[in-house]
Amino acid sequence: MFKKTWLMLLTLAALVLVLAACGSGNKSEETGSAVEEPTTAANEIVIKASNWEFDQAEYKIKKGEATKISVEAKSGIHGIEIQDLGVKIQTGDSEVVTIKEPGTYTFFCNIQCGAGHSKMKSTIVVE
Ligand SMILES: [Cu+2]
Repeated sequence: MFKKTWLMLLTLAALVLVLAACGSGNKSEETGSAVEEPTTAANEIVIKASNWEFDQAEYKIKKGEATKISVEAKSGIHGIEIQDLGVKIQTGDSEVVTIKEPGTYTFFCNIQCGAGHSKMKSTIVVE
């Protein structure tokens, strides 16, 4: 009787160890870069760039929600860089970001596109 109980306890202990190992394995996969990179997102904004402006003065994003940011060029070649987030997206490209901190994030064109390059800036408003 005593021996059987002991065996069961040992088996249980082994099981707990295995489960704990699996659990920590999953966790390490979740940690990583601050910007999440799923391929789909419920929200999307399209930033249209031309020589030498972005089509809106501000683009709105909901905080904590995955949002796909696409950059299209109507003329010239441009890109955006959101320095506070470490995000860079070139024309024809997109990136899914989840921004947790509400605020106003300024971004600039990060490609030397010509005479009006320095005027190319806009904001992403997270609320
Ligand atoms: Cu530029």
